[in-house]
Amino acid sequence: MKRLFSIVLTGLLASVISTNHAAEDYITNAGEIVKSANWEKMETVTINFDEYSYGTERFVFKVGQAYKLQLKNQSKKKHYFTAPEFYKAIATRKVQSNKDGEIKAPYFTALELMVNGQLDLYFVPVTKGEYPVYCTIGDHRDEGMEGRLIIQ
Ligand SMILES: [Cu+2]
Repeated sequence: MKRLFSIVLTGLLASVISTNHAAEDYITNAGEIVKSANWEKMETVTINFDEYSYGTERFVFKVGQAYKLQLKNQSKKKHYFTAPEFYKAIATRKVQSNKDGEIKAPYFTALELMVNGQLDLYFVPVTKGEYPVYCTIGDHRDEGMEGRLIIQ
């Protein structure tokens, strides 16, 4: 019985290690980067969603700077803030809903904002580049709901 348990455990461990290995495309030492950033000098950036846009087309962030990105949806429809390449290029501390709680996750691909919803993304930019952000609901992207998230 003990031996069987140990075999199962070894299998589990191997699958965890291989899963981690497959996910090497996002910032794996995000925890260290987040810890060493200066959160007392955090900059707050607000993005107000319109009916079919993020208000502005370009958002610029600096490598190493700590940010709170406030996403606010005061339009009449729900919207996504989909940016898989951008989320891979940042060290995420947490995503916070000010009334419901917070999520601490190393990586995700999209955030969904309900009507009158707000989510705050706490992060540190790591990899320089230009990354698209867009809404995946219906024809919203074709209507113009996309932008560029720039890390420099
Ligand atoms: Cu949308």
